[in-house]
Amino acid sequence: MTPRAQRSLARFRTLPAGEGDAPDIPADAANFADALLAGLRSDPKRISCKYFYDSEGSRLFEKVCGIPEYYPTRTELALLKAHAPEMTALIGAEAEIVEFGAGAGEKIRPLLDALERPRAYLPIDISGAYLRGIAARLTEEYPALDIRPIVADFTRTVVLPSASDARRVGFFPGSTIGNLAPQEAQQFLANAANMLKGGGLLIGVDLVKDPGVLHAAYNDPAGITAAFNKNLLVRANREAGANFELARFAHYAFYNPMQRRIEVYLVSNAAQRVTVCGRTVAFAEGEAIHTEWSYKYTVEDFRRLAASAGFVPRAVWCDAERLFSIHWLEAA
Ligand code: AVI
Repeated sequence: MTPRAQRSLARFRTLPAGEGDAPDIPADAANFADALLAGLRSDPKRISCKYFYDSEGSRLFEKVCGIPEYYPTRTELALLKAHAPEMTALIGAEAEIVEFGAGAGEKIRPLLDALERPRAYLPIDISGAYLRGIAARLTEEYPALDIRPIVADFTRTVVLPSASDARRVGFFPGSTIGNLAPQEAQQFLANAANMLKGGGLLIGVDLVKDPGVLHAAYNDPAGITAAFNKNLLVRANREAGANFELARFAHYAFYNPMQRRIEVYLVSNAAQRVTVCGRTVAFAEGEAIHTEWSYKYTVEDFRRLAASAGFVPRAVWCDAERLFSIHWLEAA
């Protein structure tokens, strides 16, 4: 992320109830085109992974979650199902749940089923059409629940309905925190701790493990992760007047054990020129666009990070193979 994006990372402000559920992120396409051009003119070339998630990207990510090699989704879901009673006991009765990056809306169900009289559910997601579809499905399943979808980029300022007297609890599954650099993650957590004062945050965090397992998770043989990554180029062609030829770029992802992160790139397989927003961008053969980090943590390191951001780390749940963790962080 750029320094500007870093400074604006995860600030939350509140609005009177009802004013927060904006229909869409204003000027999102313009933001994307500007960010894309700036990123492609920087050295090295890069584009933030948050731009993966247009409607098609969200649909492709749902497919990624079902890849046999991609263990995080099913492992986290199993942990949520197995431990929902303990988790919801810690969350407490009549809580207001704010979900950061609601995705497919799948992981909130075990909690909603076990929560005692939840006051409201506020799913935040960057993809408006996708979020509205999920909110409509959940409204059918939980007719008594007050569901207020918020279309927003939660790494920037998020407008929330003003704090009610309900205990506000954050839910941040999927290890999306891993897509932020550690400093950004700390800033996100510090802002969340402030916003959730008196409540807490339930957060899924992918764990450091055998690099072979990590490598396989981001290099599926069916090419779904590659399609997810390359969707950025499809989006660029549609929204930024670009003319990327998909066959001339390769998906490249590997685990960097020194940095404890997966690094994801799109690599140009030839010297070529591409037009983006009416400007020419030159690529050397083998030149890469950085598209994503996915940091992995040890349980201890993540607890330290959360504590440095102002949370009190409490319970942790891990699967038997220690692939994935879910942390309950109290915002005192
Ligand atoms: C959303 N995020 C946590 C995923 C991850 O594992 O970092 C995104 C992803 N990228 C490639 N595969 C999945």
